[in-house]
Amino acid sequence: MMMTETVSLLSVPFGYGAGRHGSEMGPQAIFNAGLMRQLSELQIPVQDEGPLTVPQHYNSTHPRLKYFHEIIELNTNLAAKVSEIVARNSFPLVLGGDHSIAIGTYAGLAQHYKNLGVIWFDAHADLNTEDSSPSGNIHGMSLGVGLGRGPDLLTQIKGAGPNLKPENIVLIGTRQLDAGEKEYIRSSGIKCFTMHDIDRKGMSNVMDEAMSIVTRGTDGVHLSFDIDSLDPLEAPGTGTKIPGGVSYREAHFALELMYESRKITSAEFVEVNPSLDAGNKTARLTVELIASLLGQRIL
Ligand code: B3U
Ligand code: MN
Ligand code: MN
Repeated sequence: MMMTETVSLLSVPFGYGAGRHGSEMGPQAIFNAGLMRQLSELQIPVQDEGPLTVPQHYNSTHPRLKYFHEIIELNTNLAAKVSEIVARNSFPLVLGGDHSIAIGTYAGLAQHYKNLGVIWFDAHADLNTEDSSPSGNIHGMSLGVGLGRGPDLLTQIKGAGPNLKPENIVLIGTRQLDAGEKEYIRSSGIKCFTMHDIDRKGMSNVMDEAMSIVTRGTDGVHLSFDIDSLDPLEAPGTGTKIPGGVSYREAHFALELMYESRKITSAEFVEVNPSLDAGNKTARLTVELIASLLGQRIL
């Protein structure tokens, strides 16, 4: 827990932004893996906000953006809920769901933070547009939407965007980029710590640099944690596995450092897909990672 007293747990059982079925069952799997027990061991006051109501599939058709209208509706509701949690001075902890729900999370946060820092832990950059996306899956575009890349209906979910600024964003764990994303990262100046950078500098130095970027001139720091940032050997239960990821200890260490910094003001954990998991391994890992972010220590 960072600057607020209570953690508000918001489940978002929604998976239309992903290419494969199953991430909508992520929140339930994370609860089944013992989330509430873990949080009570940490003696953290928790408010369970329950699952967000998700839209029905209404056959929305957009030539390039899959489930465009469902994603707009979901994120409009999510933004309102996140904003309300921040207004009560509680720490929003959002459980996905696929990564398209980040659009609603930061739209809600943007009602309170005018200069939000963002740590985007992910194998991917999620910076595609409808033109550069190889898949049409909106979870691969959700960070770009925050930066104003995309149709107004997505970028302006809660008033005129953009909600985020390139200089306030760091990517960590990156190892799969599409051509348009590489170009945009280079031209926008978004700081990207690829797996190569983690190998070279070590997670400790990467996190020092990352925290100094996201706290410079910002009024809050959001952690958006895609479980596919981890190596698939540790986190098999996710839809787009990319080899050569963040190790178990690197991930925990990064989250422990975020806790120590006391700078994180909101977080989301996304892309857990129990239908692809080995038992409930990835959901259990997610519970442990959340505990590290919220102050769990080895000793
Ligand atoms: N960059 C690819 C793949 C991808 C992005 N995010 C995930 N997969 N999880 C795309 O479809 O945009
Ligand atoms: Mn992602
Ligand atoms: Mn990803």
